[in-house]
Amino acid sequence: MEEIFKNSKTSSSSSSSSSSSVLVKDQEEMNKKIEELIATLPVDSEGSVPLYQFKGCWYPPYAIRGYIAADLHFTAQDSDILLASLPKSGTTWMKALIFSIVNRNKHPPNKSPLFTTHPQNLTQFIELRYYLNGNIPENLDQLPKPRLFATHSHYASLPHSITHSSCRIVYICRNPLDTFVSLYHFLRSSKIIQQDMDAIYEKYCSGIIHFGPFWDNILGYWQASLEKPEKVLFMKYEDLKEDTVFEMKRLAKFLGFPFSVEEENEGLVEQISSLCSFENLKILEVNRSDKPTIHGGPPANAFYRKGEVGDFVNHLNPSMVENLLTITQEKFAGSGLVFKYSVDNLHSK
Ligand code: PAP
Repeated sequence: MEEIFKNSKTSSSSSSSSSSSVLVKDQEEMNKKIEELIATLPVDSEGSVPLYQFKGCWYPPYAIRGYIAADLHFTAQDSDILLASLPKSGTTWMKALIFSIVNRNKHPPNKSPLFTTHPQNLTQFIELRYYLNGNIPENLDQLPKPRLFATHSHYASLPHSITHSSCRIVYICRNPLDTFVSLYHFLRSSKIIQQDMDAIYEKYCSGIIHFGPFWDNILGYWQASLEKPEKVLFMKYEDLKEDTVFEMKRLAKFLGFPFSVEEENEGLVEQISSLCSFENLKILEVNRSDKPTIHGGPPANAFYRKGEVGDFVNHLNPSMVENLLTITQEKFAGSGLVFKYSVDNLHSK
């Protein structure tokens, strides 16, 4: 156990290359270490699936092995781009936008792979895809550069070489009320959790929920974005809704792929914005399908529901709203971070 932690985040090495020299390379050894470590983790068994707490983050069974394996094996490259988010904060949208911005020369918007490929399959999760079930992937070095990855982990629980290399992290955040409502529908519709809304709400508020507590997830990246603005870009779903083009330009600049004046004059930013819009993506055959995006995963269409700001008013009663707002206010007090909760808020910056 001690050895595992020595090999991963608490290692005193500070560069990605030196940390990789102590990484676990062998699948058999990896499996052994994962099972040894899992046996020592705090587990919450109150919900319909157990949750494991590792480095402050609560992982569902389908993510914990992948997360540990990534922690013990993943080596970031300086050119990598990592999209981080809490589930249901705008991950699918950002996957589409980042892919389209970074690859716009190779794939102009009218010939985008998005017409035939789900955004979830264009930028894949480290722990839920490449290292799924603790598997050590073989071909990560051969992925086209910049490599695009996604994660739902907290900043403090990211693999060491991500935080200690020059790779860039984009964090997308959404107000906790809409995030909860979206999560509830997703967990139920994809049959990950069968409990009713009250039970899931209680877990969400307690912090013991998939990749929670939500306040630690958000605050970790928020703090990192303030301390290292060149490394972490903090974005909000509501801002993207309000002014997609402005936010896309900010994103492209941060990623090192700024739009040129010519591109802006040609309307390229607007074209990518339309391509990646909820209205456009939702109706594409590949995204309407009820087939899973990966084997055993949620159906493709579960990633598109309403795509609105403020939908929580249609699902939560006033006391649920007030309670969650109070928790949010307490947890974020002094951070300077504020959320927008309705379309009316959007135009009152
Ligand atoms: P994930 O974290 O599991 O990948 P994620 O994409 O973050 O999911 O969340 C899905 C939410 O984003 C859904 O919100 P809703 O339940 O409130 O409707 C989904 O509708 C919304 N969404 C998906 N694609 C887009 C898009 N292109 N623009 C705006 N919202 C989107």
